[in-house]
Amino acid sequence: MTSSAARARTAVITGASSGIGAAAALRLAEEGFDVVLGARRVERLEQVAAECGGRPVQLDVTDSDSVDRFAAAIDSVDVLINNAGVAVGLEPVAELTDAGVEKVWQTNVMGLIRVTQALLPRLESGGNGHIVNVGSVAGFETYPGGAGYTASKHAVRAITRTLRMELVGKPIRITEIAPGHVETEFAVTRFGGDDQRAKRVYEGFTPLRPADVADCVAWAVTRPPNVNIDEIVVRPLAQATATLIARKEDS
Ligand code: 8X3
Repeated sequence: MTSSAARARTAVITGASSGIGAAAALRLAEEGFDVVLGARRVERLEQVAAECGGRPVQLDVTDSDSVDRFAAAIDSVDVLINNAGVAVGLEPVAELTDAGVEKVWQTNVMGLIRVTQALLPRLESGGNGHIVNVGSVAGFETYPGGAGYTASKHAVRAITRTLRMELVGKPIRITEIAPGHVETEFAVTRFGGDDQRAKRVYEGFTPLRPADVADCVAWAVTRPPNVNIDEIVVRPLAQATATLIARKEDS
């Protein structure tokens, strides 16, 4: 998959300290990209950066000053992977809290907009830009208790589709990658550190691994410059919808 065209390009990845972001950083480095990794947790970020030979830059996408500092620390960017994302709880709409919804929206929606705005001029001036928004099957589906999160991922999808129209004619490709269940820290965070509850999310079937999603990212960003992959929906084989999963009883 490595091509000489890919070698000189710089990929900037948000939420790169773990999970899909870290896997994408490792994979794109393997593909020959210069990688800039952004996330709040500097120590973790430095570890991943050291593994892939990338550059760690602290980033809190919910803080516009932090996004400005992040953008100022980057010389050029060809590929932006908007990956930073979070879910909070599984409460029904009647019980959602402002704080929970705010956290999800500040990260998944406002954060994506902030980072995109900050880097858009350089994505364009580089002449071969690409924005990859990491959405979710929750951008296509809903499920009880998921509104705070599914609404944010529907928003990611709407922003992606809108950007595709606004950027038509410019040298910036735009892709949404929408995974189903990927075994990461996602569920632990969603359930406030409750490891047991998080473990049950992935029990009885084989979920996607972060590297499976990174594989989709790598494929999308290494197509020829005239080819735009609009969206990739990727799920574990055992998952038909967000809630319909074939779980084996005693695994
Ligand atoms: C994560 C997938 O089904 O938990 O984006 O919303 S789901």
